[in-house]
Amino acid sequence: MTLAELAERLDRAALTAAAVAQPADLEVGDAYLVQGLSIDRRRRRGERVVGIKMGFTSREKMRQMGIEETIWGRLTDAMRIPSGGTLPMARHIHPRAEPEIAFLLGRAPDPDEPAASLASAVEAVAPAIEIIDSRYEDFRFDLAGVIADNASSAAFVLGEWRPFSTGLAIAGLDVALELDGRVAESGSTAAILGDPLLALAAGVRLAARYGHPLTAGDVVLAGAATAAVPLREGVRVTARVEALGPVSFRAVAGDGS
Ligand code: OOG
Ligand code: MG
Repeated sequence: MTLAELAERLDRAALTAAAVAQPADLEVGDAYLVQGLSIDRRRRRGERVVGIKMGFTSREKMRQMGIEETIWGRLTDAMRIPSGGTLPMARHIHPRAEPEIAFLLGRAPDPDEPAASLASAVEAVAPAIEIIDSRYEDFRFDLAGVIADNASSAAFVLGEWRPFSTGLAIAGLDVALELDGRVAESGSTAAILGDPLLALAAGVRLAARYGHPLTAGDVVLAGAATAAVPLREGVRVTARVEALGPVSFRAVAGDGS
């Protein structure tokens, strides 16, 4: 199978909410090419890339999925659910939610910039929820497989942006994920590489290395602070990040039409 064929297969799996088998013998560099090709298909349908998501930036996530390397994927405008909005379950295969924080870039970052100076590229931060949905059977994959599948990215919800200044500490904030008001997962933003700014630095560097330099206005999801939880129809999901506030959505029946 060519890289373009693999990209088409993964894109179709996402469009039709039907899982496919994992590719064999894919290399990481080629996997990022497949990811880019599948996003090109979305672009041709009118979607716009609005930023990136980081994956496997916390021990919890590495342990849950058995992968120890930090990865990234692309976010498009069509993946965004407004805060308080709904996720149509029929459009997804086996979706899960995880609590994150998001950065909004005020200027183009330099890939060689240290994390400390990168803080000045951040305009605002927000609490966020990422909805991941592997296009592979049983939500199982290897490193190259998940990269090709756009790092399992399916949807994301952003809470209110809060202006970022270097005085705003974001490294040790309590994080909780609630299902219908009951805490399902809890942790700290310190779980995200020790400091979410380091996840941003990794994202800036990795995305540039694979041909996707970030720019002003881009959103960067730092990666989940806790393990992800499976969704079921009707459930209301809320993430709370200390000092940043809540963000929520509801998983609903149907395909949204
Ligand atoms: C891959 C994506 C990981 C995160 O926040 O660590 C991720 C997956 O778990 O399916 O989004
Ligand atoms: Mg995530």
